[in-house]
Amino acid sequence: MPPTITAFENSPDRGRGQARDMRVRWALEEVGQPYDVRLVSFEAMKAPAHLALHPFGQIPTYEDGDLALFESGAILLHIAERHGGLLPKDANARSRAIAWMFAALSTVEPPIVELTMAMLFERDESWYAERLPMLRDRVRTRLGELSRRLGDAEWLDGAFSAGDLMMVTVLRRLNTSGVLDEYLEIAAYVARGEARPAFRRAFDAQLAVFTAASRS
Ligand code: GTB
Repeated sequence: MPPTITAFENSPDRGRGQARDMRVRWALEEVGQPYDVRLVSFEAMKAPAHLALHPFGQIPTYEDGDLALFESGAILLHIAERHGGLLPKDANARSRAIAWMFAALSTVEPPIVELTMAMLFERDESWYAERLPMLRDRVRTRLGELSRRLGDAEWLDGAFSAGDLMMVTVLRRLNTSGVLDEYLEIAAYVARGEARPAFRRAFDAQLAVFTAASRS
């Protein structure tokens, strides 16, 4: 039996691959592991059956035999550790790739989520115009630092790894913000990730869910 992941039945991003099942799909595609997807509604996410899998009632989850996982970072690390191709064999390089996964999730993603949430939900607030420049600057700080580290390298630390996969999915959230255009090396890095055949397969699979939902 292939592993089963959960994803939105009706993703608010309209198939743009912004929900966090995208990074799990991409990882599974990179390692060549077939998988099943169980689509869940917002209502089902908060029902006992799903809460037993995910204490916060969110997607994605991952089930494989008697293992059930939540948190996209933990799921990605599990996939990368069980299969070849996403973590280097050298022990130190492997630890550095994992450090990049953590950096993506705990240092780069928070200011990006703050900015994009504000742009989505706070536009009509009286303080929005005052708050926006600060949120954009916090993101710029991280992008500047990341850009200096990346330099003209293809990936963050040698060959493509789970660290790059996580970082690219985190940075993609800026796609409609305009901020990414200020950092050409970072924009090119994201484009390199998106050009990988495994990314395309994962993207098309999640887009097909949206397309089918909008037809019904
Ligand atoms: N830390 C967790 C992880 O990494 O797995 C966060 C999981 C999470 O935020 N899941 C979201 C969820 O289930 C979906 S991905 N939300 C429902 C809820 O909390 O009730 C977040 C997301 C949703 C939509 C867009 N979008 O429309 O652009 C982008 C990201």
